[in-house]
Amino acid sequence: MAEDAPRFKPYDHPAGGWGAAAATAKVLLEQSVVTKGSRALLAMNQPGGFKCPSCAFPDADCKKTLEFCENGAKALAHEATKFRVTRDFFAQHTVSELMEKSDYWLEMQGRLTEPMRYDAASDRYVPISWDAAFGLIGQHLRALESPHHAEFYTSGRTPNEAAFLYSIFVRQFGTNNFPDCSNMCHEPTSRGLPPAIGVGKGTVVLEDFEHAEAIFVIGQNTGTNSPRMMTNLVEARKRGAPIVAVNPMPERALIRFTEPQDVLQMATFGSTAIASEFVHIKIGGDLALIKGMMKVMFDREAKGETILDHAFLAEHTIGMEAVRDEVMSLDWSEIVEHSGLEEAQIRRCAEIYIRSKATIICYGMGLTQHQFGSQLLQQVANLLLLKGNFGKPGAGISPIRGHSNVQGDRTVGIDEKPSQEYLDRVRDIFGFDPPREYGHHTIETVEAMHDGTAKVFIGMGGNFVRAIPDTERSYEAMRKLALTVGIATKLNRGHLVHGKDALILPVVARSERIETSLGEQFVTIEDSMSNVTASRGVLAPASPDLKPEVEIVCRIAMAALPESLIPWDRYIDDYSLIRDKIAEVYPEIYADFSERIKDPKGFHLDIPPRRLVWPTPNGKANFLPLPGLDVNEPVADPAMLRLATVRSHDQFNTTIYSYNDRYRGVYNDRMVLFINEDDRIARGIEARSQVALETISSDGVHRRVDALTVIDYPMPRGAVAGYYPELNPLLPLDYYDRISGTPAAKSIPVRVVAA
Ligand SMILES: Nc1nc2c(c(=O)[nH]1)N[C@H]1C(S)=C(S)[C@@H](COP(=O)(O)OP(=O)(O)OC[C@H]3O[C@@H](n4cnc5c(=O)[nH]c(N)nc54)[C@H](O)[C@@H]3O)O[C@H]1N2
Ligand SMILES: Nc1nc2c(c(=O)[nH]1)N[C@H]1C(S)=C(S)[C@@H](COP(=O)(O)OP(=O)(O)OC[C@H]3O[C@@H](n4cnc5c(=O)[nH]c(N)nc54)[C@H](O)[C@@H]3O)O[C@H]1N2
Ligand SMILES: [Mo]
Repeated sequence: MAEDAPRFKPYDHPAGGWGAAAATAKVLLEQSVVTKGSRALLAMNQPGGFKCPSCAFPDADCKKTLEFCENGAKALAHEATKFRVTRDFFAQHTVSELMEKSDYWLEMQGRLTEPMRYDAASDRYVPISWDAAFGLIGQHLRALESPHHAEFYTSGRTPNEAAFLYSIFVRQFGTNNFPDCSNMCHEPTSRGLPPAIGVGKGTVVLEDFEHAEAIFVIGQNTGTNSPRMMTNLVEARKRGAPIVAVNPMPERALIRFTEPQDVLQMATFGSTAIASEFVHIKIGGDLALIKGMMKVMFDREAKGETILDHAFLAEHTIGMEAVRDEVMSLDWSEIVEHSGLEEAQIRRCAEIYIRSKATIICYGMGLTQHQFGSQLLQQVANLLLLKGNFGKPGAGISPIRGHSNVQGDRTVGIDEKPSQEYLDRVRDIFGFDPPREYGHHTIETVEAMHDGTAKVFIGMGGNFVRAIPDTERSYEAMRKLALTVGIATKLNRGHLVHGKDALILPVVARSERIETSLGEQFVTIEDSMSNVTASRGVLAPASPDLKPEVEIVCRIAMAALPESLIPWDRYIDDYSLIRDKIAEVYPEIYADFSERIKDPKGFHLDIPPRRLVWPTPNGKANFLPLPGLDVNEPVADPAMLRLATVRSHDQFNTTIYSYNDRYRGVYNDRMVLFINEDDRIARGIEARSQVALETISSDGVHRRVDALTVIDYPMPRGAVAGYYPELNPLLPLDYYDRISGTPAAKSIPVRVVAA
């Protein structure tokens, strides 16, 4: 728990600025990395240096001397920390004792230092040699009745080289069971966009921000989760481009921001207003907003004006009429009701969109994490298609990805639903027959653990048990396994909620040097805008007993598949051989990989819609329907509130850096419930009192989280918010988007009850 008393004080300053500078200094001090950390910060996102381990937003260019942000600095400081989790630490604490500690406490213990194996007799992790650890994994995997009884998770920090080999190894082992953090994140982008525009990625590159005439930022907390993007928003505003921010929470940085790297603004306490239009949407109201904007456009067309890009529509698209007819049939009263907005504001948004000759729409978890998230993104694509906002500078769709290499991992094969062409290619190049049936995504993995078919779980990074829904039941599922393996930099709850056998394997981190018998190796990362760059760590590894992820994958493969003809041992030493294989498997995008990666700026993977080429079955961009105005199944309970589980400013996913959330005015507490004052009063709840939340569901499971302090906050009526992962016990495993498998973590139906 937090050590100091909780405190709430609205934050009235611009985001960024001196507050961010102070927070950066504080975290470097706290992790005792002032000199080492500052040196590493100078190498972060620089040519010849390493890529920031935090978010996936691209870095601007090589001209700037500093290319990091407050939250990048936090991520790095926690990675470069001087604190260590050693064998003595594990000797001092049983796993049951560690379970009593908070996620924050676990994180603060520092970097893992050597491989450990769970010992049931003492309920402790005890040291094991690397050889024995790989031997144990091989033994468990070879003993399985079917390869489908193993689950191979990936979290998006894993670099391309390790992810690619992992995808090949697992397929040679015989399964496509690739649950992935992306399944909980931007999977609606990966599954929803291909039928619409032919690619499951963004179509915007960084330079486009310089040419956009309007930028929409929907369901994304930019100042916290991709702060480097603030530079682009500030620049856009300074040149007069309108920015429309759509969010149920008036996120501070989307309102006013001071660039910590703008010397003049810092010196004069200046700031830039970001959102020219702040759209205070209801949770899940985005569909109504989008359709309202379309309705304005179609109405004006019907009156004889030319609003749409008819040449583009005729040449490149199919299906507009059906979408138009459905939109035209909607009443403004329903649109207003579902969005929670005034008609006049929707009309203003439409006007901004109509006037702009090049519009970018960026979005985050506020759009993806709904029951119909994939289809909702298709409506975003519809809106963009109407005005031909593809294939020209300053326009396009821009999912703002999460983990720094989550997009890259997917590109190089981490995919539970691989295409048949891809599998043919793997067969031809590697000489084995990969499994053809689809594997498990995250939810199916948990289901397989519940029903006992899953026996082995290997976690390549991440913190699976804290990231997935239905915490308590997921813990039970995990504990049924025969073996759990956590391949990680830091101790986390995923290592404590373990199988009968369990291993923790510590890895060399992004900021650290990788030395092999052939000398220093580098890895590669693909950012949110499909730019691939090299990443070279500059720090000495946190312990001599760490291994790079590439070596760990190869050694697991050698242990599990002793007969494999793939030269795993050569890949351990020479990463350029891995890149050559990536180039062979993906010639359209990765040809000449080893040559092209020499450019310090990296290179862009081809995104066909940028060339007005649509890799869909009919070769066109398709308007796809989502009738009605609901992005979640309606719930007929007048007491229902929609709960969005969000990140604070001081966390990276399940890693908690502190109990503060400066921009939302919360200090020393994470067990809070942001609520509209009128909703609170209507329920007879005292200000700042404690309440409990219960999930409204029909599956007979009682889900409840207690002791949440209510905070009056400018939320729309009917919407509440609180923090992930603390509120994951409220999220039913079965409550997810059927197309992508992504849990609807932004729209959990809940009711407030007495604590
Ligand atoms: N510092 C830091 N950086 C990160 C991360 C981190 O935890 N910390 N996580 C990384 C990862 S993996 C990811 S995926 C991204 C996540 O980055 P974001 O997508 O910004 O993630 P969230 O904090 O979940 O919040 C999304 C926003 O959606 C809003 N929202 C909630 N419901 C709705 C809705 O119905 N409609 C709309 N329009 N908005 C809604 C919330 O108020 C919030 O502002 O960030 C990445 N970067
Ligand atoms: N309710 C709710 N649930 C959510 C979300 C939400 O918004 N609401 N968001 C979802 C999203 S978007 C995501 S992406 C998932 C995140 O799910 P995960 O990716 O599984 O979780 P993280 O917290 O990012 O993982 C942190 C751990 O990764 C390990 N790690 C860090 N760096 C490295 C590295 O370089 N290599 C290796 N091997 N390990 C490393 C550390 O040990 C650390 O403890 O959670 C999802 N869950
Ligand atoms: Mo994510």
